[in-house]
Amino acid sequence: MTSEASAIRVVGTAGHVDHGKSTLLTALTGIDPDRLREERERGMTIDLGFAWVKLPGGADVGFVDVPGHQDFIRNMLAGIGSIDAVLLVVAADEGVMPQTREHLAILGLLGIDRGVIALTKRDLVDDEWAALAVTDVRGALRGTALADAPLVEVSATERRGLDELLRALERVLGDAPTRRDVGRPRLPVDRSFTMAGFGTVVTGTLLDGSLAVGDEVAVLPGGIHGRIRGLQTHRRSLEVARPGSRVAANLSGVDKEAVSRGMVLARPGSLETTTLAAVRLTLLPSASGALEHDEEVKVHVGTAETMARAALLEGAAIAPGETGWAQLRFATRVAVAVGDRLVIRRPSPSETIGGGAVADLATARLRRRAETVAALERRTAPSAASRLLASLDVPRTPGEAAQRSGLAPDERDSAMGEVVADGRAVPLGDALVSRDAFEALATHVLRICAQAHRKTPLRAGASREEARSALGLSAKRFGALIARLVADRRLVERGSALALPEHQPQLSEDQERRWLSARTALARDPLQPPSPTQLESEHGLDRELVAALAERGDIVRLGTEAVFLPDAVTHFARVVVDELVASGSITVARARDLSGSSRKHVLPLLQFLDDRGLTRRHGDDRILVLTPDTARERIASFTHQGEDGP
Ligand SMILES: Nc1nc2c(ncn2[C@@H]2O[C@H](COP(=O)(O)OP(=O)(O)OP(=O)(O)O)[C@@H](O)[C@H]2O)c(=O)[nH]1
Ligand SMILES: [Mg+2]
Repeated sequence: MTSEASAIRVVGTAGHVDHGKSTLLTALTGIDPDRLREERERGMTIDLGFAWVKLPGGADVGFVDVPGHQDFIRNMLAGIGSIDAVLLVVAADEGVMPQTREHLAILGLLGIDRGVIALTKRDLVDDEWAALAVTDVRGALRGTALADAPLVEVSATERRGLDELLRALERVLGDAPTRRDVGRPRLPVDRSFTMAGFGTVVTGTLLDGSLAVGDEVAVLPGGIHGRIRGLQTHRRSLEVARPGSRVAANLSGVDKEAVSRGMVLARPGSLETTTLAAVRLTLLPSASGALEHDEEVKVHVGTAETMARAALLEGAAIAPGETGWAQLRFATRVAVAVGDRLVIRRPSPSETIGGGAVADLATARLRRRAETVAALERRTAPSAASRLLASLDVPRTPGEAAQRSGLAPDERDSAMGEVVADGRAVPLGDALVSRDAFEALATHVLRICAQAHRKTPLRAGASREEARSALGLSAKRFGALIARLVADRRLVERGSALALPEHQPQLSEDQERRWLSARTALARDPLQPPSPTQLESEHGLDRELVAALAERGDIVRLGTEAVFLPDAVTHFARVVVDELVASGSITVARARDLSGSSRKHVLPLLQFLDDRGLTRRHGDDRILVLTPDTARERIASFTHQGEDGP
């Protein structure tokens, strides 16, 4: 019932200029990522390109194609930030070149630790040369996270090795962690443009939460508000885009001039902009010189770039290969979050020198003293509680969570007590889940309800079972989630439906009129009612209206064959139970005679009593399953239980 797609993985290319990245993507996907005229004329990638294809297993994968030329490395940095895996391209004839190394270093700084190596242009070299190239590549990868990444020899021009490459990518993506969903979506914008008839469109790779059509968003920095008019992934329209997917968002209320690469789309109030970020900086061993206190650097974070001064919080310099705490003081406001990875470069001669993860977004300048550093160290050192919490991004049993976070049994119990007591984690049936992940689940359910109300305003709400399966939770955990949301008055249960508290299924005047006329017909001979077909043709009681009335409890629907007023069903049940109490069993014919119904109606009515656990077949007869008192209690309740029984 939801039109939510699962997250679609994104792969970024990397590698030296002219090594065949764009040609390979074209061969793999049929889409030429070089979309600018200048790119086609010069035969080189200048800005980011995008393509997508179905993997052998059927899942879509998106590609971000980056330029290899050093002059356009800022574009490369804007595209590579939030990919799931890299496709590192090395031409067999040239082997490892300077931008191969620089891109590798950048991948390391950004924590991109999975990928596939494509040894391209295999048609240009013989076997011996290819073997040398492989040794060369493995040498360059030694000591990096990609050291053991699969390497596939390919030729785009001869279409060799392409299937094998896709299979390797599929394997690597298969064990990539699921994208974080903390219910605070942000879309770092990598492109913005206008489309005739649509207005402003921005694209990017979505992080940290889902975006839905109709959502209000703020464009940061600046804070202009707009609304999402449409969403697409790979040219397909979606109601909801999931974190990790490539997303094109059509915005209303935002001029094209108001949004550009480097800005971030987020829910109003959910993300701050800052000019100060504390970072533990690592300098690349290859950096040409130490980073000095207060040196001016260029910072790339998300799709943004800005100049900054690096105020070192300890010592006068960070030497190549060393790490140290710094507070970056940006020249312009940037929308970043704690944990975001950034890359720093020297402006001239232009060179990538290091990077790190944002540890703190203080609003004031940090003093250069030992206490400052100690506080930052403490803040970032993983405590048992925070390690446990990190493992609760999805519901896990305490045992699973402890194992995942490597906690000893005694550590585990106190850490669990701590995170539950301070509200950072929430119990969910047999499991625990972090508050952020709980909120993401809650948002997902509430959104499913809102969508159901929008699409079928007559119905009581969203189907509980469909919502459960959309969330992928066990019955127990889902039950606990719903119970909590109901207790917090964020949700109400109506029979087997879930609804937002403010939702009132509304019949139109015309529908109310049709219902009145049908009710009169149903009441004429309650146990021999007109058939659903008759009700529809004579009174306009169509299927949708029947479903809505059944949910309201105005009628009882037995399969597709019959519709009764609730009193008729209760009356029938009482007659049957009385007879069963008196004589132990009842035949179909006797039930018909006693109730004044017909054979055609008695069969589904008796079946209904079986389904509700009152009676059971015994040969050709029915016998009572419950005690007389319980049976009578149940009769009173079952006309209010919604349409489809237990
Ligand atoms: N013979 C042969 N030539 C190839 C192959 N793949 C790419 N080429 C050629 O290599 C040249 C560069 O290819 P591109 O795909 O533009 O390289 P790129 O890595 O995207 O380059 P930048 O985007 O500028 O970094 C083009 O002339 C391609 O035709 C291949 O498998 N075999
Ligand atoms: Mg290219």
